[in-house]
Amino acid sequence: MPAPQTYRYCFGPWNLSEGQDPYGPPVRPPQTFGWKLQQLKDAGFDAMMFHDDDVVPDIDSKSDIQILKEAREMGKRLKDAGIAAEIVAPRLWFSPMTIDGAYTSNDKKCRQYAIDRSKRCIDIGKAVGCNLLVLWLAREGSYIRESKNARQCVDHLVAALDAMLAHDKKVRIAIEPKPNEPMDHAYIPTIGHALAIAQLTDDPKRVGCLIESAHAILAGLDPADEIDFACAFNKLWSIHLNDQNGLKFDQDKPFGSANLRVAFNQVRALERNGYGRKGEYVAFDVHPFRTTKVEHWMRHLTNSKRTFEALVDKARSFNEAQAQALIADRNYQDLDQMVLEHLMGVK
Ligand code: XUL
Ligand code: MN
Repeated sequence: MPAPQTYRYCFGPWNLSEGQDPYGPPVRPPQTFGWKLQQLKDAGFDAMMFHDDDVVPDIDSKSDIQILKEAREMGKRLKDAGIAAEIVAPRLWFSPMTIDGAYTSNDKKCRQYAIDRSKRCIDIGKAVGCNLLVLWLAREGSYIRESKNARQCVDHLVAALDAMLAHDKKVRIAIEPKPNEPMDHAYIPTIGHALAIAQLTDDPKRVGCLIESAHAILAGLDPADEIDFACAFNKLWSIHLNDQNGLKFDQDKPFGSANLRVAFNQVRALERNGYGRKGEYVAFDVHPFRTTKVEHWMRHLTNSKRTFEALVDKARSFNEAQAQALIADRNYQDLDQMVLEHLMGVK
């Protein structure tokens, strides 16, 4: 038996959000990147995840030389702070060039913009010391099915992935599937889709995935099963733990907040697959409630980490022998109760 793994943690600057939603403005004042970095460090997290424009703001208005200069400055800042960059992700859903999709836009010029921006994002990653590119394919899907040729969109996605893989022979791409929001239907809604499209690229070994708990739940799937599936292919390269109360908008609740048992099973899946042993991080893609006061601004993150660590203890103290005996007897009735009592701390 290998020694139990230790976990390393991260979050992104966007996780210290200001509370705006489609119905109301921000309710907390904007903070500087320096403040966020200090919060991350003080709370004992190990790494930061980035969108390209978290590293270089107003990226589209800057030259390649300026972008690299600013990215290197960020790399130095992180190094001085003793904090790693876990991933970079191109923010492809803001620009006027991606209104009708990025890699799958019907307009060739827009598809090229998305590819060029992704290449810049890869260069930014290199400058801040990470070669893991995350692609949340926000606008790759349809509102109106007849507006796009989904078969052709698969080819566009593969062409874009191939262009990224060719741009940098060291880059690895983790696709973060989500079934809906902002689109009605996304082209890559599940881990199965992400791993299948990886096989169509020029270098499938360098295309894997990132699972977000809430996204799996929105697809009607169990995130723990998604973890086991991805790990069976050695393709789980990052994870966004959070929670989601049913089929609604993407809630990004604290980990375990809606369904502790589903969270427990995700931790068990990470444990049995040795997640983290190859340097993978546990990221919390959680947002504060809109009601959160400024002085409680980090709580959704520190609470998610506390819950995660408590569930690691629960996973390790789960009585496997007793569970196996119940399984052998096909007594799932008592297995069910055993899990509940373990989580409730009933002795
Ligand atoms: C969107 C989402 C993103 C990605 C990074 O639902 O989860 O924050 O994780 O682009
Ligand atoms: Mn995410």
